[in-house]
Amino acid sequence: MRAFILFYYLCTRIIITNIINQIYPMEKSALQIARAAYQPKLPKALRGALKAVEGEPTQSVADQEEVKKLFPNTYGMPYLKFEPTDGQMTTAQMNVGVILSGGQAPGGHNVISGLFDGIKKLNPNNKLYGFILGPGGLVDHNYMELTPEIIDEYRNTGGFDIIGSGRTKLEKKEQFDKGLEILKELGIKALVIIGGDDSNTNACVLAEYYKAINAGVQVIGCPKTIDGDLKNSEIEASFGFDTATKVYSEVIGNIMRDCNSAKKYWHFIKLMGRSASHVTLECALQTHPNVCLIGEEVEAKNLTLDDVVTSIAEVVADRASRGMNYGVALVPEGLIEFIPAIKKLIAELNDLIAANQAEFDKITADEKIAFIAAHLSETNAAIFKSLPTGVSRQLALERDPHGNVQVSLIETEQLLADMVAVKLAEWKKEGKFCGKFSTQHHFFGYEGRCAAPSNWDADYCYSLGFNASMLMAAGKTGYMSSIKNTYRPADEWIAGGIPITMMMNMEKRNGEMKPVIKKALVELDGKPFNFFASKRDEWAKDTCFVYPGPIQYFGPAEVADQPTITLKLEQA
Ligand code: FBP
Repeated sequence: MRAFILFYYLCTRIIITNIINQIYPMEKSALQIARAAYQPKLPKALRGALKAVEGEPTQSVADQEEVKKLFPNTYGMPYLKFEPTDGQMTTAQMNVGVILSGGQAPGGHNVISGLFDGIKKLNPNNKLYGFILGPGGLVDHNYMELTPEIIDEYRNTGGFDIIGSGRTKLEKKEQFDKGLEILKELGIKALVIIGGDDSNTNACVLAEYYKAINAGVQVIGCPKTIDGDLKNSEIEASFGFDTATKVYSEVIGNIMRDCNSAKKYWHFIKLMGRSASHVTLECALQTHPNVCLIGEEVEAKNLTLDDVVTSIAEVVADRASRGMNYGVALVPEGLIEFIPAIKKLIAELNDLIAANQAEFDKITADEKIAFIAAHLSETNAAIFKSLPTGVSRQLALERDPHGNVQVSLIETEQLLADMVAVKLAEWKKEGKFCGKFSTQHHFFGYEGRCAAPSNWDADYCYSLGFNASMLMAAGKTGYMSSIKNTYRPADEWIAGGIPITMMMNMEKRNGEMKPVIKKALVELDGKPFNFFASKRDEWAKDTCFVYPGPIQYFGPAEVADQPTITLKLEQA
């Protein structure tokens, strides 16, 4: 009941804040004012009338038979590409809904403004409704109309505060039916879900259900997440990754300069990215740290926690032997889940929790820990007991609504620094020279998720939103908005759509096999990782730091309009 009251209170606050902002516009910095006037670039194909050209039919990335069975109405649809044509693009009046879902990512407001401008271009009488605080707003009928005045307040700004975001999982028929009630009431014919892999899985399931019952509501997804793990041949990047990694690289560079000035600390920096190490890899490519761990490599090499600690301690001791008692180490947030032994432990924990959920809901946290320790297999129980209490409690107790371990709450950077200190102390006892080891710890995650979008993200997001409106006009459902060729100038970007089912596979979630979008992990035979691997020994030995400085919104293209190094290496 308290959660319900809080949710309604927060929804009301968002509506009231937007009304107050229209009467008394928010005070703005000079940069905000200049930035509000920025006109994001659109691909050529989206600037005038266009036609949808269908490509080859698609199939899911894996488990084709199971996925096909679960999505009989939306499976196998073809790729879609928009091409310029003569004439005028208009549609009958239609209302559209939009949802921001999951973690914040820079550029979400531009997806919404692009969508708004797109539907207004199709028909000036079209209306856009925003569902408040994520998918929960659809189910609980919390919404607001997004007027031109509201949209103008948020153009080119960071954050998701225009309508807020949430992580409610849409999976039950009752939720879909409840959502349909309000969509019908508001005359909404198409819904855009802006989210990561979990949220676009929601979008896919919803699209399938509405098509199956002939509800007359199209569902379109947009690829969001700073983690960068929602990508494939047709989705070159999830939005927000560009800006967030630039913000983190700026502060990593500042820390490196401090480190290189004082020459007395090892800085351990954890970077967001729950299930993939793309953020850490990109920041390493931008700043050249002395140590950088890539979770996918740790897993592929079957490393233990002790192996990881030893590898860092070796770099520390080697630098110390050459008079450098300082350095910078980058650690991906999801590292712990990549260590094979811990991964197996988490899988058993997930099954154990799912099988005993009813029991678990009634007991205290300490009782849960005791229950888990008593019921795990012998090997996993031993690993569970060997972990520091903070880590084992996190692994055992906290899950988000999609069943993910909340790795942002595990202090991996502190854990590794402490374990390296213990290792160095052991080596010292054996007579090895290890120098002096003083540490500082940092976690960069939330700092970057709501930054004002870089020019690349501002343009990409606006194009994704505008493109979503064209997918609706083309009558599509179950598609994700796709903008390609993005390492080239925006003029040459390619707009289209891909069926979301194409990205699906079957995975175990909360103890059951479910269709979900397959996460794109760092490819160890890919160009970004190979480039990093070819340089890391040099970066470990010497001090090759690069200080990227803050994001530039104005200035020459080589300073203000560059995509990430990952994208350049992957696409160019
Ligand atoms: P999305 O996948 O929803 O974009 O969120 C990713 C993320 O930013 C992770 O990097 C991080 O682990 C997580 O969100 C933190 O979640 P929360 O905002 O709920 O603390």
